[in-house]
Amino acid sequence: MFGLAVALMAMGIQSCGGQTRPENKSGHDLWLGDITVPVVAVNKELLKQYDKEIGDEGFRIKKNDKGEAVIYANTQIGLMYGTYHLKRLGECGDLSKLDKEIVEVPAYKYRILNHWDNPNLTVERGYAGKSLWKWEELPGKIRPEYEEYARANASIGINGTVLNNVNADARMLSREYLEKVKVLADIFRPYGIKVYLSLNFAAPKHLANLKTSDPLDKDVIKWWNDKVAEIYSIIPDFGGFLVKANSEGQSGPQDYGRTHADGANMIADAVKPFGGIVMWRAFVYAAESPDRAKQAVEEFKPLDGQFRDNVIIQIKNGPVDFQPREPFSPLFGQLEHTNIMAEMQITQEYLGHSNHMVYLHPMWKECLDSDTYQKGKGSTVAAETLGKVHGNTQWSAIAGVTNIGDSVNWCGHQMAQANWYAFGRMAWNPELSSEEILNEWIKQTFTTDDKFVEPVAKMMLASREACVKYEMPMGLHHTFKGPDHYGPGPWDRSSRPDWEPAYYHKAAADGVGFDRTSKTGTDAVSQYHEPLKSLYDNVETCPENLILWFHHLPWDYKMKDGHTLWDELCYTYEEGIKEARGFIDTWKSVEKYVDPYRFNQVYERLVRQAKDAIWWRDATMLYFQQYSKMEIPSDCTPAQHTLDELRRFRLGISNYETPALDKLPEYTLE
Ligand code: GCW
Repeated sequence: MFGLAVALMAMGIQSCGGQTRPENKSGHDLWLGDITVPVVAVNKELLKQYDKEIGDEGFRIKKNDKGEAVIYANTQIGLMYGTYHLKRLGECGDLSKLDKEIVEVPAYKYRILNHWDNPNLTVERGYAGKSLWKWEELPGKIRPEYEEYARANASIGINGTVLNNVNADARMLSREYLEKVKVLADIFRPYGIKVYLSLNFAAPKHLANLKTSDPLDKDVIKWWNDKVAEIYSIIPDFGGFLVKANSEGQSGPQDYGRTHADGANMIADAVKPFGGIVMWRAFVYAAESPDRAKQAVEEFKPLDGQFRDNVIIQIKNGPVDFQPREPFSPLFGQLEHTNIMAEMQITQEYLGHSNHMVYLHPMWKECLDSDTYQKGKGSTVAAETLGKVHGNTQWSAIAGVTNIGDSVNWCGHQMAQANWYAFGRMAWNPELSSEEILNEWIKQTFTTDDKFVEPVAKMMLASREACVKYEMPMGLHHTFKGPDHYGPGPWDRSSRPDWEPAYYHKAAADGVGFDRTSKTGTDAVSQYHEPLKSLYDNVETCPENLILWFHHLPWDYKMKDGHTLWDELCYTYEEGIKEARGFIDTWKSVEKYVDPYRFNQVYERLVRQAKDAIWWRDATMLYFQQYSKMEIPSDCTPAQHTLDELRRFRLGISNYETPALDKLPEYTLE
C-alpha cells in the first residue's frame, strides 16, 4: 500500500484512506480526476542492467512471491509510465491482468501535441477558451494547470509538446519568450515531456533585421546556429522545431528560390549537435492548382532523399485538410528515403467544434490502418510512419493538433477529452482498438458501471460516422460556410478558388463530385499504388463512402443499393440526423449515473448537434436541388428553412471561437 501511495504522490496524486484522489489544485477536471482506485501493493525497481526490450520509456510489471506488483524499468520515466499503467488498470477494474507479466513499450518514439496557440492567448481552431499558456504572467507566475497538463499527458504517454501555433509569431524565439518557455520546460521535464517550438522562417529578418532569411545565406545560417545554441543554453533538452513554410501565407525557403529541403536542412544542421529534430509540414498548396489534393506529393516526392536524417516530414492524415472523411494522404506511400510522420487533428475544426460529440479515434485508426501498398501488402500508414517499411525506426513520430484550452474541462465539450486521451494512447500503441481506448476513458472519467459504460461507448463509437453522414457523406468535402469551418455553406465564395466549396463539390446540372480519375479527371488516383489506384479510378469499385471524392457523377447515377445518387445522399443525411437524434435519448437514459453539471453540459450540446445535423442537410441538399431538380424523398425529415434563409444566416465568429449554442439557426426536434 505504501509503495503505491509514494509513487502516486510523486506524481501529484494524494492517497487517502486506501483510495487515491487527485490533487486538483486548479479545480479543472481530468480523467485522472474524480474517480477512486483500489490500492494494490506495489514496488518500483530501477534495473541495474539495461533491459533492451523495454528501452528508455517502457516497463514490465510482474507480481513477486508476496503478491505485490513490481514495476521494472530502466529509467525514472519508465517507472512513471508503469505506475500510470497500473493506476489505469486499477481504475478500469482490470487488475486481474496482473496475473500475467505485462510488458509495455511505446510504439512511436516522438508522441507530440501541437498547440496552435498564439502569444496573445488566442488559439487558432481552439474551442476551449483561451490558451493554457499565460505568456504575460510567465516566467514569474506559475499556474497549477501547467503541472496538471503534464500529469495528464504523462498518464497517456505523450512525450513532447509544441507550444505555439504553426502560423508562428517570430517573437517566440526572442530571449524574452525563451525565458518563459524555460519555465514550462522545467515543469514538464520530470514527466518526460520535452518542449518544441514552431518557428517563423523569416525570424532572421523579424528578430535581427537581417536583409534576408535565405537558407543558403551565410549570415542567416549563422543566425540560426547562434539562436539554436542560445535556446539549448536555456533549455538543454529542447526537442526541436515544427515548421509551416510556404503555406497559407507563411514565409519559407521558396521566397528565396530555395526548396523545402534547403530550408529544413539549415534548421536541422543547427539542432543536430544537440539531438534536436525538425518536423517540416507537408501541408502546402497553391491557389492556381487544379487539384489541391495532389500538391503535397508533387512538391515533396522530387525532394525524396534530400532531407537530413533529423528532419521528419509531417503529413496530415488526408490529402486536403482534416475533413470528416478523406482517403489517406498518398504522400505516406511515396517517399523512400525521407522520414515521415502523421499529423492528426484532435481539435474538431471541421467536426462541430466543441459543440458536437465526435469520438475521433476511429477516424485516425482508419488512416493508420490504410495500406499504401508501397512495398506490397502490409505497408500501412502505421508501418510507414513507424519506419518499418523502410527499416528506419529511429525517427518514428506522430503529432496531434490539440483541443486543449483554459476552459474548466480543458477541451470545451466533456466528451472531447476522450480525443486527447485517445491520441496519447494511440501514439503509445496504435494497435489498441477504438473501443478499448474509449472504455478506459469512460471508466476513468465517469464510472465503471456497465449500465453507463456500454450505452455511452456505443454512442461515442458511432459518432464519427454519424458526423460524416450529417455533414459531408459519400466523399463530399469542404462544403463549409466561411473561414470559421463550423456550419454548411456549399454556395460560399472566397478570395481564392481553392477556399470555395464549389472547388470541391463541383455541383452542376450534370452532377456532383470531384473527378480525380485518370482518364477524365485530375489523375490524383495515380498517386496511389496498385491495387488502390484502379480501385479508386473505377467507379464500380470505388468505395461508396469516398465516391464523390474521386468521381463526378450524374444525380441519377445508380448506387449499389438501387437508389439514385440523389436519393442516396438524402437518405445518408437522414441517417446522420437520426443517429444524432438518438444520441440525446441514449444520454437521457444514463442521466442517473452522471452529476447534473456534466449531464447538462453534454445534453444541451447533443441537442444542438442534432439540430445542426438538420441544418447541414437542409443547406446542402436545398443548394444541390437547384442543380439536380429532384425532390427530397417524403420519408426524410422535412426541411425547416429555405435556402434563402440559410444563405442569409451569418455566424460572425472568428477562427478562435466555437459558436454559442443560442446563436445558431433555430431548429425544432420532434
Ligand atoms: O486547416 C487549416 C486551418 C488553419 C491552419 C492550417 C494548417 C494553423 O484552417 O487554421 O493553420 O490548416 O494546418 O496550417
